[in-house]
Amino acid sequence: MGMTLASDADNRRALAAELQAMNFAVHQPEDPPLFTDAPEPAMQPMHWRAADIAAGLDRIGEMIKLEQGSVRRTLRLTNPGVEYGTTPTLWASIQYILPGEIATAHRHTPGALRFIMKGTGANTIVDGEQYQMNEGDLVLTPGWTFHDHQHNGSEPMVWLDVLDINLVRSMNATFFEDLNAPRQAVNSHQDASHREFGSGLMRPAKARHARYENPVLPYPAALCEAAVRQAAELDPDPYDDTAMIYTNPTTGGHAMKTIGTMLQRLRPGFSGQAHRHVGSSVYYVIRGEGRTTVNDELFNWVAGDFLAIPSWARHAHANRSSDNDCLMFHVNDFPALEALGLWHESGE
Ligand code: 1HN
Repeated sequence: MGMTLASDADNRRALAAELQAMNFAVHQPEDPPLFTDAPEPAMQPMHWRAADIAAGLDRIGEMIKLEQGSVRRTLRLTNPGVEYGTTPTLWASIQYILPGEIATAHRHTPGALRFIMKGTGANTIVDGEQYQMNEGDLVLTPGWTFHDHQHNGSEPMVWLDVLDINLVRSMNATFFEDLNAPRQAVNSHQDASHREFGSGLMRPAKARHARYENPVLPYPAALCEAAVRQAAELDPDPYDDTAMIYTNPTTGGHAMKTIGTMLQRLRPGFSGQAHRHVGSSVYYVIRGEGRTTVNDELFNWVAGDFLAIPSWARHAHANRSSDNDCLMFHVNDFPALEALGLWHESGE
């Protein structure tokens, strides 16, 4: 009888236990393929409806009491394919703050942004710079800056918080610190960085408030909507119509190093082509009624809804109205991918 040679698979299985004792491994036949031809995200396309968000906010408003020492009251957007948070890199939460409440001061290495959805009368302090927040404003909280909020208005206020928590967690770079006081002292003129850098076209001859790589903390709604209006009559981009990126005025690059932010307008009757690219996205519909197809799913959305789109999903946006425009705030992790040389896209 001749000897049968053991197969490669048998040899690999035989090695597994022996190598494991020395903390080594070889690839096993039953292991999933090391490289897939293209990304295969576990994250699912998602749609959260404005009515459900309103109901959820009512419930957390009733049940969760913000007192000194308590941190935040937020409704986190979750995904069945993502263990923590909203996308593989980002956490998106909707914060609900009631008149008179203080969200106390702390800082963390994950960077954060706020996009104001509803209400007026709350201010935030970011490393000593105070800003009065209003609907449609984007306010940045760069990583490791102290931040606290106080609501002095008369109605509940609602805003979107997005943080790069999952990205920072994956790199074991999370630090957190409470301040030893509920609020920070205000240590500069209100909106000082905005006054110096917020025009985007001019910069101070001698900058005195450029404390961060991006000196600008607030991106006021009126300024950003005007920028979109100014560009909106030009030929549409076939996929996104008019999409404007919030930038760092000192570099022209993204406002944040890891988190991408855009204000996107779909003109009446716009029906975009499908495309795909790497990166995960969360959209908040500011106004209008539209339709987004993601792979084979169709989402009909209205103002106040949220959508999440996974990496490499084929998607196309359309405006369902022939009279009114749609405006969306779009948050993503594209800057992190670009910085790492991983950007990849394909039109259809
Ligand atoms: C946070 O610090 C805020 O500062 C909001 O308002 C939402 C979600 C997760 C972790 C930290 C805030 C947050 C958060």
